[in-house]
Amino acid sequence: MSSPRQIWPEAFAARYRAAGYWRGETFPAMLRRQAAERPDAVAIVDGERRWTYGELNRRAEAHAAGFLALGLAPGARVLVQLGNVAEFFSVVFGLFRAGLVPVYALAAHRLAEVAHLARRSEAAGYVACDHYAGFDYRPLARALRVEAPALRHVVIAGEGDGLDGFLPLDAVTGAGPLPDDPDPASVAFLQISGGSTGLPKLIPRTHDDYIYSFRASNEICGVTARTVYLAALPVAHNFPMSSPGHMGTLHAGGRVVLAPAPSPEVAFPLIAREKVTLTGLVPPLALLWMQAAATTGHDLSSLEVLQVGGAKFAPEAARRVRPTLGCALQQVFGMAEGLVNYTRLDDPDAAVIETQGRPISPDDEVLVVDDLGHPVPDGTPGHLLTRGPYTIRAYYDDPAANARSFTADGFYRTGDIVRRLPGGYLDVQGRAGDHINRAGEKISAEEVEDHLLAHPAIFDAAVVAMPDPMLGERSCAFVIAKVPGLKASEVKAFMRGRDIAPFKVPNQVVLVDAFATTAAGKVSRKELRARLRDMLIAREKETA
Ligand code: OOB
Repeated sequence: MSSPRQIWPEAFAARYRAAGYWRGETFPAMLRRQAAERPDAVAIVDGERRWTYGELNRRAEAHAAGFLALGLAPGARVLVQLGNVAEFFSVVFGLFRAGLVPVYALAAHRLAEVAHLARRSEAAGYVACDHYAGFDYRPLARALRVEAPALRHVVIAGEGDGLDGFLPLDAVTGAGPLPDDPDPASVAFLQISGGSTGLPKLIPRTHDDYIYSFRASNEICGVTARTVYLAALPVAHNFPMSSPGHMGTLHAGGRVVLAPAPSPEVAFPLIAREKVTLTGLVPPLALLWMQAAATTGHDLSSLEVLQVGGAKFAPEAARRVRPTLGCALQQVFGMAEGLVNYTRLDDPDAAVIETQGRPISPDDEVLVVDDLGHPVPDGTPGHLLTRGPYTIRAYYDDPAANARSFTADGFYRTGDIVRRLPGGYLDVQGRAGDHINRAGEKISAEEVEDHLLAHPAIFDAAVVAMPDPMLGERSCAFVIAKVPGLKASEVKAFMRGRDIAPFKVPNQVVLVDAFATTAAGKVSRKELRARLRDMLIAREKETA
């Protein structure tokens, strides 16, 4: 398989260049510029480690030479599964510098997801921490080598175990000559979709389009060299990466502080110590922070803006941000495929509290259409379609998904149901597809059902999203057993043993005798899931 590509029709590409969105800047050039302009300014804070721009650039260049010395060819994919650690930055900037393509796995992923990503991307390398957040990645790395035969190099940050031929990250360095910077129109990395059908899809993002998205975000969010950004959410996720996130902050010459966990206990002392000015959270964490702020002894007064996104933030909660945390709220509605919307810092309260913002770019095209694809009037809910200077035109090597997810004229079908309000502000109403948005973590119903059906005593399964006051949505699995006596607790234990990201284990398992079908005996999975959800909601209301 050849190097990943992402192609916009020439007329669009020319327009995006002429408008000054795509400027021919690359990730290596961006870091080199900061390293030249402010070599001694701190770029990354990870616990007691503080890396300056000069040091980050030196480490990235040494890794670039080290990766090339392994014999990896330009365009080769390297799966990166590092948590919120400084090495994430030296590794990905090293890969960019070498013309290699990082594939971003989440630290929460387990063998099932990582093996899928490695196989789909034909990754030649895998980089992980020895331990992160209480999980040992070395057994996973060992199993991955069996599951993904194209994988040639396993690199571990920290302690290898001496037995497996893992390369310590510290040894992946070199001083050899480096190639020219990559082409700015080439794919810089593969991001993963939170999509609704099956396993995650790979999203090829170019230097040009991605750098535009966070450079323009910096303007909207007021990010400058004095910004101190706390990466509380996982650094591999698109929101803390580019909206404007750590990449926007590095582009502006600011400082990125890494939180090993997003809880108030971990984050508040960091805010106080590092004088954090900006951070981003998913709604359930924002609720926790607001609650904890009431009694905290930590000084949070440096915090200027709290961004909330990834899932819908209820207006009642949005209203409480300033009174409890003493900072402004910015809502962020985005997707790894591209389009990002922000409420603006000078918007009236009503827009900030009740909407999910408006697009970054004047050239973001937004369509809201009915089931037949006809535009609906403003204020009426419909399917959100979009295309623009940083929204992909295709997933990587996935013709079936591309046929489903893009219109003939290149609009991405987001799967979101929104209302467009005056001024182009969007109000997210829900999803058309079958996924569960649990605290911003996207879970495909189909993917979880597949795992359930692997249980020898399960005849059929349907997974639905249930409203949840804390998580926004929780996942509920309806299960028909082949034999009587199967217990919900056994099903959960089975799922925990499936080597899947822990957030995909259903929160609730309900055993049923049959799924209700129509008189004709047929019902679509989508309809079935909706019926099951309604049934459970009705039952919960009765017993409440
Ligand atoms: C972000 O990216 P993904 O790719 O994990 O998930 C995208 C989906 C959207 O299609 C939408 O369904 C949901 O997450 N979403 C929201 C939301 N922000 C994202 N739903 C309601 N309100 C919001 N504010 O989640 C993401 C990427 C960049 C910036 C922010 C979030």
